[in-house]
Amino acid sequence: MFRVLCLFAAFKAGILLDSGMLFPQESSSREVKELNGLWAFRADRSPTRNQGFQRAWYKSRLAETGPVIDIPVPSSYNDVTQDPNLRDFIGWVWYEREVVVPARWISDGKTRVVLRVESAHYYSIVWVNGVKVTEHEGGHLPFEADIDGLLREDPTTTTCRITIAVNNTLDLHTLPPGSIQYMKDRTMYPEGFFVQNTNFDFFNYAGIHRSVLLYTTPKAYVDDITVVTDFLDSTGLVRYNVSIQGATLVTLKVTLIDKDGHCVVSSNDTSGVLKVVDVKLWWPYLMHENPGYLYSLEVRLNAADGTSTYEDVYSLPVGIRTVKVTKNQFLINNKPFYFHGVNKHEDSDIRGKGFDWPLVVKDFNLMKWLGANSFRTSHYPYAEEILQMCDRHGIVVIDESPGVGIKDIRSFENASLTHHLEVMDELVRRDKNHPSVVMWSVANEPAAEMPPAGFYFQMLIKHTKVLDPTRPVTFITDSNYARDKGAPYVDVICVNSYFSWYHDPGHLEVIQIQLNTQFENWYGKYQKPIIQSEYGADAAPGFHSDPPVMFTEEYQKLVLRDYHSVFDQKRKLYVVGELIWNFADFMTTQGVTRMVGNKKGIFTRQRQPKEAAFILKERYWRLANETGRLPLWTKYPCSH
Ligand code: GCB
Repeated sequence: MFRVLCLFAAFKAGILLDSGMLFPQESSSREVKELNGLWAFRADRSPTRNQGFQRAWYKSRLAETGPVIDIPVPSSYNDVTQDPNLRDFIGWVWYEREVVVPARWISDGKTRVVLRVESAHYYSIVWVNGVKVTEHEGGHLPFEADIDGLLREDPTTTTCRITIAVNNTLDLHTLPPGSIQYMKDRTMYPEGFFVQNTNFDFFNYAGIHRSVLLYTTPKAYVDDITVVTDFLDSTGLVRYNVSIQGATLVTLKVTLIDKDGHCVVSSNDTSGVLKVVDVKLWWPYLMHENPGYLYSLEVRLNAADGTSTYEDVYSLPVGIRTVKVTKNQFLINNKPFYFHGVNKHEDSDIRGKGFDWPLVVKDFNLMKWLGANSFRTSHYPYAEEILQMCDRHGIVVIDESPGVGIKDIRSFENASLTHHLEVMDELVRRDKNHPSVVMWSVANEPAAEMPPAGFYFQMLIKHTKVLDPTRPVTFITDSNYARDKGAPYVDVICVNSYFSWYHDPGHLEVIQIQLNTQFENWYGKYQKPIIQSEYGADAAPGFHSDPPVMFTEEYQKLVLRDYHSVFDQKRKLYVVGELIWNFADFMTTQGVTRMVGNKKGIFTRQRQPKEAAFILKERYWRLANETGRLPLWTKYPCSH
């Protein structure tokens, strides 16, 4: 108990942002109106990409400024038209939608109306009726603005015009970083030619990628909830803190409700510890017969000011579990947990990185079919709806920041570090309560050998641990242990390696020896548990060759087989997980090493299995049978 109290004190002190970012939900006191569908859209094709600001496109209807097209939200804009210039567009694009706001939201002065964007890549500015309401840097996390004051300026009208300008340009201090290169040689390039350079291996899809919505709360409302869980024997401990905005005089009731709707325990304090007798712990998929058990923490607030009374109700799903790391184990609820999972991307045909429920559900069904118990949100935070699915299904998550491709020494400067720390604030604020999230990953394969990298990662990891001392922190490294400056600070070593692919291409016979050396070096130096956070090989679906050659399905299978044989030796010692690169084929920048994208998926981009998927399925179910306690139906996975 003392441990939970201490952890929580630090957790609370760590959150530097001054407001919460609770997922919008309907309740007896809250309404949600999704603004998804078709928006008017115009790319600013002027040479400076600045015409929209010079001519103040936000001041009138976008269609009055020039030609507009329909673009769906949520979706990347890149792949939905036939225009090659829009596919590769760099700079500002403008979205606009007129919205009818329920009249009572405006007339009822006790109601707060919030405009929220779940994610827009990369930099966004938002106007309502021509008035700027917010701007936000970063392509993968939500931002919002209170707009009821603005709506009430003209209470006679219930329509409002929302304009969102989004810029996908990446520079040395954005996350991920990039740079714009102008080609000035007129014998080689046309006037105004420039390219966006990046050091990451996925297409820089752009636009409004997740939902845009309006939601209401009363003027006095539950702004944030933080829970930290623990257990002692059969008693669960839920340490909680509720923060409130808009009122000082409140009464509060906090009730923990089980899955059957029974009230388990309640309290009237804004913070405290709830004791749960005969607790049902949150367990990962395939580790327990009843994975993903969630309670619901209902927070009911009553407040009053001089003239009005307010009631607000918010229900937070709560999974009670612990995460700990020893020198050679990763423990969930004090039991060794072995990650047998995948790396993913938010990526699909046509939609690009646009959120899409059918895709999300298909991916979960494929992961469960595969016997995967975990994934890593390579290389940026995923939609919160995906984490909610993980909570419910018991799929364990390594939650990664967009710190990918940090390769230029200037991207280690203070401006970058400051922004990276802010992104971690936003990430932890959004995802801190998800039981499925068991570890933070602050970056992927940075140039860790560069002199400033040590300081940069020390700061980043320390900061993340202050934000959340309850979860381990890592960054993802490549296989060169000798030059790594950040590894001393991480809790778990996460290593990516591509033996017989980028090194010694075509030589399957080197895999086992090189992988063994990799593990021995890392463990010998740091004595920390190790996850193989990426390995794999490209396979063009339908390409076959025996004896196997690179890019065939046979070669991909054999790479997996050789990696697995070393994993099987080391997982008895200190290797605590293996995550295949990648779950599915995905789109990349065009280049000579990529044939219509990265083909290391074990599923195609359309989510059909390659032969490697069956190898992995057989292995993951075997691992689950060895290490977990499977529900009855899962003993016969083939029938599902
Ligand atoms: C990596 C990167 C990942 C790439 C992968 C590859 O190390 O982390 O983003 O897609 O290798 O296939 O090259």
